[in-house]
Amino acid sequence: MLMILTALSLLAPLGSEVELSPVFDVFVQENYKDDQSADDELKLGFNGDNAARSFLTFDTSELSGRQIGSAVLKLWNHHSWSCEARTWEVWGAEPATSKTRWPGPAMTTLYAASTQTLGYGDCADGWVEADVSELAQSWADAKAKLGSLALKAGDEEDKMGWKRFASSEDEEHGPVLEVAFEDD
Ligand SMILES: [Ca+2]
Repeated sequence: MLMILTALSLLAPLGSEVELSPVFDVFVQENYKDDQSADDELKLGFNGDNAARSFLTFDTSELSGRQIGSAVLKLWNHHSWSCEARTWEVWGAEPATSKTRWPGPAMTTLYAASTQTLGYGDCADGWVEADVSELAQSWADAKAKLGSLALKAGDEEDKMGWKRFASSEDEEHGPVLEVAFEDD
């Protein structure tokens, strides 16, 4: 058995992976005047009165110069306006800080969109995902020490797109970036 496993592992070596947590995250909302970077939530979309966006920064030094096989952003979605699927987007962005307020730093390129919607009634709290492989590759190519992204609703005037997530202050359910490297 051991010999078979050894032979298999030689034929198909497992690619290495890293799991990154944000080094900084914050939401900004039109009616909030104070820093929310220590809050345990991230938010996006329109709540009927105000719009929100969220900004996350990762330490991407482990990605520097690497070939990215896949990168998946996982967020714990504990509230949505309803269970109806609504689009949320992941953009490359300038980094936010504790001084950032609505509408937040510049968003540069739209990299991913997902309609996964959880956290209301029959669609219980859970992890939602977006494929951010191209964004991670851009950080790897830039040999960037830090990489930042923005989360916003596809339609920032549609209250059905309102969503709230756990931030990195939530130790159990904070955002995760799962990166798998291509074997070289
Ligand atoms: Ca935070």
